[in-house]
Amino acid sequence: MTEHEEESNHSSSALYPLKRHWTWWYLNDERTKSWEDRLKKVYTFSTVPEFWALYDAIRPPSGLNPMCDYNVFRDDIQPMWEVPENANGGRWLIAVDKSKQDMVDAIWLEILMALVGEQFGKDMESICGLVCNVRGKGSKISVWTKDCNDDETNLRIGVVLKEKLMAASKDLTKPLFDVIRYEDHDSCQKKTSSLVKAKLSLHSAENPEKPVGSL
Ligand code: MGP
Repeated sequence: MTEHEEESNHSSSALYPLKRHWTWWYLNDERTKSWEDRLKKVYTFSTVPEFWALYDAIRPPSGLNPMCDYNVFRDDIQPMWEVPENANGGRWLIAVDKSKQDMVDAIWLEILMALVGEQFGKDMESICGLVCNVRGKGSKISVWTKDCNDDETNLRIGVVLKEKLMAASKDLTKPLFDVIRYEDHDSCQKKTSSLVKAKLSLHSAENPEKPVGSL
């Protein structure tokens, strides 16, 4: 690259900075290794062109093998339960039924754009990152937040997520999700069955059957 090209490349990226740096991580499917050893940093991006270049260069979740994960987390937060920012946290979970696996890429991109585009206002400070677990039994997409007991903030974040997913569903015959549930990481780590009791839940339908405490 010539000096001029390098300069113009640099200045076009600098024109579209993101408010914060984000790191994309990949968890591979090498099941003989520990979970920590399977987790690899892919790239840290901080501008709009960098984000799209990365997004275009790597496979969407539907192109990954089952048991792989993608994580996009704020640059200073590692995508694991153990770090202080996640230790008391939880997640808004979108569980995608295995018959609807083709929706995973659309949900992933919609939420990813909302995150790097700062669509959660002041509640961005409470968001740690976004995870996609690619699973044969049904994939999961989740937004991790810092404080599982801050119902007010978590609910506002959930409402924005619901709005984004409803807007992205408007030309589809069915919404991209039925329900999103908030669960704390502690319960996820201790769970004995695949279901964890949700602290909050939001439904896509107008008149769903609602469990107590849900909206
Ligand atoms: P998972 O990937 O969240 O769920 O955790 P999966 O694979 O869909 O399985 P299910 O239990 O929800 O049905 C799977 C396993 O990965 C956990 O039991 C841990 O062994 C490991 N693991 C997942 N996370 C997010 C962490 C983490 O943050 N830290 C550590 N140390 N291990 C983790």
